[in-house]
Amino acid sequence: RRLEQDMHDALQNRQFFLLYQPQIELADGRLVGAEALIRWNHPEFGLISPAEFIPIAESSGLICDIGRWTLFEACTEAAAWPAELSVAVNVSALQFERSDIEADVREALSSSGLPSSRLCLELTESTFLDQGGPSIAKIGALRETGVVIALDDFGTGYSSMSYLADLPLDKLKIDQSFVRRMNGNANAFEIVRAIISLAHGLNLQVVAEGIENEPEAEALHRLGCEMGQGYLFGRPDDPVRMLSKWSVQK
Ligand code: G
Ligand code: G
Ligand code: MN
Ligand code: NA
Repeated sequence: RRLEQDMHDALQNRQFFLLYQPQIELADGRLVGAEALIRWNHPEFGLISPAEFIPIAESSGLICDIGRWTLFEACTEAAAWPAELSVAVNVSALQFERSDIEADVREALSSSGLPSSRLCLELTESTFLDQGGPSIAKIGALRETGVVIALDDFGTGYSSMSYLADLPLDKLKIDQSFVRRMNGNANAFEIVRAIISLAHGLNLQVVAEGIENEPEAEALHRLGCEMGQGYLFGRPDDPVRMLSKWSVQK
């Protein structure tokens, strides 16, 4: 209740900011982009995690304004990066459903000057629950703008193979819960192998999340996973510091 009220002012008072987590090509260890992750610097409570306030923003409907701000902010930031780097932005289910996401994306791209191919939208599986046809058309229209579409948190919650066949996607992100267990648990390893194989069969690139050590990165690379993200490569960080760590200048 309190957070919901405060959130109304948070956008205007510039209390939200974005951190960026590096995304790495596993074959050569190159930086290929970063995922934008929102944070709320609350005047009284300090830093609040999106895990805490995004659900509140969704139930209050404020997620559309917050999501729009995130989109513009991330595009503006990434437009100043070297041309080989892309940026990934999370789009919540409600934002996808309620807002004119295609118009917002077009506007964010044109106002920032970021080429569409350098923007990736991360949609979670739950986005497609209870909405067979319309969302497929909506993703298709989005994809025509030239942006990259990734299915986030794959394998958690409500994985359904039935819609996977129909969605116009480019990438699949393996949820970190599988990566965490893959080297100690034969079943988890097989699940990761199967997800990568499934993705490639559908012509999707694979991004593994939550990579924390070299053996995980190595195992994923051997299984054909193209890209990785996780504490091994870097925590979500200020964009300038993130780029300088990778010896990349704006
Ligand atoms: O960064 P962190 O691990 O704390 O993120 C926690 C959760 O919040 C993750 O599920 C992540 O996808 C989500 N999240 C982070 N930033 C955004 C954002 O800008 N928009 C939406 N919708 N979700 C986000
Ligand atoms: O759901 P989504 O993948 O968008 O959210 C990513 C979340 O996972 C962020 O909150 C981020 O801080 C967290 N995260 C990223 N890399 C790692 C990692 O290597 N280990 C753990 N435990 N969490 C991670
Ligand atoms: Mn994500
Ligand atoms: Na995820």
